[in-house]
Amino acid sequence: MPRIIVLHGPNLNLTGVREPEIYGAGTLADIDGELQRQGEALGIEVECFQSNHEGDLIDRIHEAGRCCDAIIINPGALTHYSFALQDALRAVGLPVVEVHMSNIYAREVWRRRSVIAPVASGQITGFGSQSYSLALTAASRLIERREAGGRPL
Ligand code: DHK
Repeated sequence: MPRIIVLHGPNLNLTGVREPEIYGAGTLADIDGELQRQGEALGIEVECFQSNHEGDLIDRIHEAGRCCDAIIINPGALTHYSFALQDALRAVGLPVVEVHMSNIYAREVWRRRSVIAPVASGQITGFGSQSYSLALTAASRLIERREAGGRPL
């Protein structure tokens, strides 16, 4: 069965509590639960992991390189400056879907730059918690595409 890891970066453990007008009222557990259900329906094993620490996220990316078929990542604010995350994602070479609940292009100027985007297959931004389910659909298509030898989505 294909396996996808969903990585949530700093402060995403506070989803549902912090700035609900931006990130929504649902909790991270709600989001992870929905991804598990969607994964079961798609026949994909979904593992979710949140950390406030860059190094822990990098360790999980390295592990994913040994056991997973794709990575979905919302790096939180690390999106905008973590070249270490960029290098880790590039190093493992798996398909990557970058996710943001808010529209990072419609907020502060510093949020408009993603250093993760160059190593991602694509980015989903601005659809609230639904960004994650769209990302899971995209990641499952990327895995199918890889298995079929790289045909377009
Ligand atoms: C989440 C964060 O924590 C921010 O630092 C990013 C992202 C945006 C989101 O929209 O999910 O800038």
